[in-house]
Amino acid sequence: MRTQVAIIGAGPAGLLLSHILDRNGIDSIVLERQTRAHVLERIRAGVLEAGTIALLREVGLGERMDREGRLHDGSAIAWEDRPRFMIDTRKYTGKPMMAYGQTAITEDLFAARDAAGGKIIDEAADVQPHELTSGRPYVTYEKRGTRVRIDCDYVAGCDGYHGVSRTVIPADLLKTYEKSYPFGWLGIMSQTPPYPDICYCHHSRGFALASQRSPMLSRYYVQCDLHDKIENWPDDRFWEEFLARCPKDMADSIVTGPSIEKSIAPLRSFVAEPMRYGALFLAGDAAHIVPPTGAKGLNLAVSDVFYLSRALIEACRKGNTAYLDVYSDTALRRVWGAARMSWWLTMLLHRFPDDTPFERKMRLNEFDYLHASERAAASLAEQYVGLPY
Ligand code: RFL
Ligand code: PHB
Repeated sequence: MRTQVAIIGAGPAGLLLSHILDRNGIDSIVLERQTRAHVLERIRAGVLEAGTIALLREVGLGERMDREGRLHDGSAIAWEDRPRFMIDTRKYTGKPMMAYGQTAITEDLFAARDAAGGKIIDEAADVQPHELTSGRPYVTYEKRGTRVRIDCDYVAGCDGYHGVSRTVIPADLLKTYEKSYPFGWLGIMSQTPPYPDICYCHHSRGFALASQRSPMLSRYYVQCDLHDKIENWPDDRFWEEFLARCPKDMADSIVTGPSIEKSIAPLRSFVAEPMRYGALFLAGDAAHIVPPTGAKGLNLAVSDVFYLSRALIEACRKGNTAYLDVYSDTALRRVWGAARMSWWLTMLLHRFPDDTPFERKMRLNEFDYLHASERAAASLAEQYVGLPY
């Protein structure tokens, strides 16, 4: 087979890239290791930055999002024994955010690719990029016992943190930066009316978050031990702990119900540089992971795809590789901004096992400063809503 861009991974990054390239007359094939059903079952992000909302609309993916997603003027931070703080993106940036699930975006992307006759090959085993610096790159994979070769001009590594793409970059050319946090997030989905705000709760028992997907679908998280197991968290325990971590007025208005999904995710910051090796370009979680506290992971995947699609369109249509040459630097500038914001919000809002009283005081003071300073509030709001592309 032959295509212009071989895309590894059918998560939001890979599917969106394929969709944008197709709208610009550029051919691609997406190779996904899992079944499509598995990809669509994963429950992940829920909050879209203003730039993500605008881009999805611009590329014809806004219709269902605008119908079913819920606009928010920002999110709240509820702090034990302190007045609530609003990260007011509307007030400070003029822009709202949107609660619309990654699962729904992925469904919309699959539907758009299917409607356009896009090639998405799922259950593609042992995907391998080859000859990335020779000028004749190709990708191989195996499906139902047959090995297939796809010749291409470029390879997009959109295969997430555990993908193959980043691993083919020689170790001496790749620099990685990493930080692990000593806890995870236990998340549940429940078919209950959500709490109206997206609300981050800081509490001496640990962090909690109330989020949402639709009028009858709520998403809640609690900070848990790094090595905790979901078996330790029957629904009753989850709700008891969640409600104990929110202010009383909030706890009183939360509608609890059985969970329909429950999972634990560790928190990690990770950035790999550069995001290019010859004809291979990394995008999304393949190149970087942020802790979910800032709601940035999916949004970064989208901004990477914005830069990468623009660069590939210039290169494929006009033979101009100037944007490809600056892709890694351009994307990384935005990545580091989001990595810093996500790290900062994670440090602010969680309970750390070996915190000293001094560190607790610093955290408290940092929160009080948000209340006291319009500039501090504006700074957080402009980062939360997303830095411009
Ligand atoms: P994905 O979604 O991981 O997709 C990668 C795809 O590549 C496939 N793959 C392979 N295919 C072929 N060959 C291989 N060797 C392959 N290896 C892997 C995988 O099966 C998969 O289908 O990466 P992508 O597209 O870069 O998208 C990134 C986002 O999924 C991620 O950043 C967000 O979900 C992070 N995230 C959040 N981001 C936000 O912007 N806002 C949020 O509110 C938010 N909340 C979250 C989150 C992530 C969470 N978890 C579970 C880590 C909340 C949670 C709990
Ligand atoms: C979610 O709705 O899953 C969500 C919302 C905000 C975050 C992280 C996750 O910061």
